[in-house]
Amino acid sequence: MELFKDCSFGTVVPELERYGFATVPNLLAPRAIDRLLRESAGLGWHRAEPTFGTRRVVQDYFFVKKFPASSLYPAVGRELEDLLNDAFFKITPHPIAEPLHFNEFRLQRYPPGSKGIEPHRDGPQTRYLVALIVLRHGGQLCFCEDGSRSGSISVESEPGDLILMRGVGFLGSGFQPWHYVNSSKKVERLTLGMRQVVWN
Ligand SMILES: O=C(O)CCC(=O)C(=O)O
Repeated sequence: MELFKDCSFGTVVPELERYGFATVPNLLAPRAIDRLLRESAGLGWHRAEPTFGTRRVVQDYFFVKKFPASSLYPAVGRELEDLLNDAFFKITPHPIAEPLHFNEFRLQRYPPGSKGIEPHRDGPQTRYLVALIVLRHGGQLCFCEDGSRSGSISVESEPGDLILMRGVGFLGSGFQPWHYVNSSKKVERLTLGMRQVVWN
């Protein structure tokens, strides 16, 4: 099955350089979205801890981190990695020092009315790029300048859109954008987050 539609990644690196995030609308094929949504209903969901990190950031969602061997979720990550690596290695100097290799896949579900996630940065363990695919479009991901939401920009997205955020080492820098999630009162939000995580 074809997972991704033909899309250009041409503006992604300049946007990431300027804003710390970039979007590629309409990347995932509708049949892939349907299959992922159907699969999501049968996965083992866990409730996230109510807070995380030393700043006790409030979060309110359910997640899946372990997928069965036959799952389409890691396959989406592997194919996306290839697309991004091909795009990045055509650019000189390369924005990343080695090919991306996602080793954490996290499906997150924010029921209508959830508290979302307060402003945070992903932390030094997250390398190069975080990739988020939106599967259900409730709520918004917002980027801001600090932990108090100043200078917020919200990213409206539709199912199938890809949102990329900078991790440590992208363009040789440690910059990571502050961001938070506002959930919707009516529509569930479902996102697949893919990360390359290094634990020292
Ligand atoms: O689910 C989203 O839209 C963003 C999730 C997020 O901010 C995170 O996991 O760090």
